[in-house]
Amino acid sequence: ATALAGLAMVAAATGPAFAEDGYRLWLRQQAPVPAPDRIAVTAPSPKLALARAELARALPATVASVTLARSDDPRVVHLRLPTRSLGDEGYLVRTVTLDGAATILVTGHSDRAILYGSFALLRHLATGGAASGIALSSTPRVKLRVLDHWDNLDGSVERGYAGASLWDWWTLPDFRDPRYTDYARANASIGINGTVLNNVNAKADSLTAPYIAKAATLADVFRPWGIKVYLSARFSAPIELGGLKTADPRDPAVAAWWRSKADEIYRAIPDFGGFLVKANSEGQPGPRDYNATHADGANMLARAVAPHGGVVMWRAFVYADTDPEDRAKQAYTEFRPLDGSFDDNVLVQVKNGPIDFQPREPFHPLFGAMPKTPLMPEFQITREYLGFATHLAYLGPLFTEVLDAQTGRRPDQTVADVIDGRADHHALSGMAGVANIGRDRDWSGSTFNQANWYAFGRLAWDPGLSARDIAREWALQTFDARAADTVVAMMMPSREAVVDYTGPLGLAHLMGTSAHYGPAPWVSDLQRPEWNPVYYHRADRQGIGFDRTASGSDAIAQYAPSLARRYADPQTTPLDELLWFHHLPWTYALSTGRTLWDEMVHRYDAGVAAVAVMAREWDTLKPVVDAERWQKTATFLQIQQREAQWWRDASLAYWMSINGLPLPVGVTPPA
Ligand code: GCW
Repeated sequence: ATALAGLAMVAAATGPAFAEDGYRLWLRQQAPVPAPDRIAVTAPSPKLALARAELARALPATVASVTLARSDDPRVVHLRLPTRSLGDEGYLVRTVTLDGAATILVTGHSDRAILYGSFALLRHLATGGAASGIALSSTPRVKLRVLDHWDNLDGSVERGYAGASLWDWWTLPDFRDPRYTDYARANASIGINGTVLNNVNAKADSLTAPYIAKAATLADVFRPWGIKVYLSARFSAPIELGGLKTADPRDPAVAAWWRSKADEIYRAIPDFGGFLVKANSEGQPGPRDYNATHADGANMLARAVAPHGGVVMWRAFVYADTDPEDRAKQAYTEFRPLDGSFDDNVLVQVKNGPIDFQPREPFHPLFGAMPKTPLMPEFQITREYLGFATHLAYLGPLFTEVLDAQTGRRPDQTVADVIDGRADHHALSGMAGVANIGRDRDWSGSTFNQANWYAFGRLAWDPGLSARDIAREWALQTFDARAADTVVAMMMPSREAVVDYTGPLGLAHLMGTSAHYGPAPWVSDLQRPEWNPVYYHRADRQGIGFDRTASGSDAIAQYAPSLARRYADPQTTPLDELLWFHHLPWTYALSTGRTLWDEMVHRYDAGVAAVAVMAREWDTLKPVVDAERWQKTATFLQIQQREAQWWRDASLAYWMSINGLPLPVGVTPPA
């Protein structure tokens, strides 16, 4: 008994007796005493029971009463609150007087909205918001807020750095791992409402009856949390599973096969979201195999799911091995002419940049160029090109840089304006993030990677939020409040540091081939030209960079005329994108007062130095961060430090072997 009492005292003094390994993500707040009786529900339902449990679990003692009620509840109607424009999912949270007593009312037009409102209330309180006089209201600007899992049926995850797939196909459909619920809960807390279970490099097997049953179990677990399940569909499945001779989308037998497949899925999953498709890209089958268009393919699938209310998310990430055109141009060349030919329930899913999730790319020129089609940006939350799970890189600034970019197609139109679809009255809108989630105890491979999942969800809800505000929100919910300022200071410049030490000034695709880890700008012997880093940097004795102006590939012509003019001239091209658009002499004089070469060296160095600063900042947090999470991050920062130097030194040595230039004065060569 004494030993137990001792343990309880230790627990009281130091927090939970179990190790803090990050499993609880940003949902760490705990009520001193769970108090369900402080939360009134006027019309009970399964979703409201979840909302109530969330509040009971985390509500601070400062809150005496919360009421969950739909906007059509007569007592809520009586209050005449501004609920009209909340839509299906928007919430309103207000301190009001009900039946003569003060309470925090959480309301909306649906139970799902009230669930989101409950999480918003908890977020408000956990980030230092006052418990009195509360007035919160928000409606998502984007309808489909979706995680794309690149999870394979064998349990591996393509480009996944956080352990094996969460989905245990072996014990599904029978066993409902409680972790599925934890996953859904975390997603609901940030507004994510869809999940694509399997890799876009899809196996037809995922559409067979056993896998449909497994997906149905997951859908059952996720449903109360407002999350729909989608599947990646392999375009040639009618051949592989149906025994047909073709997958030609214009063949009636093919269309009939997909209709009956969709019917079968909807019998098991009545609210199935629909299909995600990667077609005619990196060896995947697609309509181009039959000289049909991407629109033919997408519409055929869209008609199979339309009677059930499903959608098709058709990816624009295409580049063909036989096409000599600049890889950055191919998606636009292929898709822009199809604007207006997609069915209403098709979204075209466009990667944020024209190549492939590089640490920095200009925004994809399709944004703003296909006004008749809902375009859904695809961001990569998993960091295939930014140091995997080990390096610290907060992606909020990468996401917002793209979302805030002016398209130049209409006055003041940003990419975010395009994707919310309002200006063009699209019924559908969406945002996709390639998940960084696996079976690691901390879900994302590191504590700080959780912030990228969090930031994606928050921005999918409101693409106008600021990366800094999101970082702060996350930090306050994830760590002791005393750590927040330093954590935010570490996060904000972290992505730029990765840009600097891997490929500054608009350079891209210089990483180790196939694994996509570490530097390899020298590789030139792979079979396909665009697999080789030398294809992207084009360095020679005179200069470096990819000429995408009219004298080169003319990719700039895919942007709005005002932007194309700016990109045509190196003097008016943003420095951060300079070598993406121009091939310039090493001695070219920049606005910074340095030559191009000296600026490159300077930036590589700055990237390495920024990692050292992060490590020092983290050191100061040792007293306020629990030991397990502190140690893991400290160790990862050491790895990052070593590898940032590796990137800089190997890259500079290679560039010097080409340009024959010395290091700028004052820079000493590495030992
Ligand atoms: O980023 C690249 C990856 C591939 C991926 C592909 C895609 C799923 O290297 O692993 O395949 O893009 O987005 O389809």
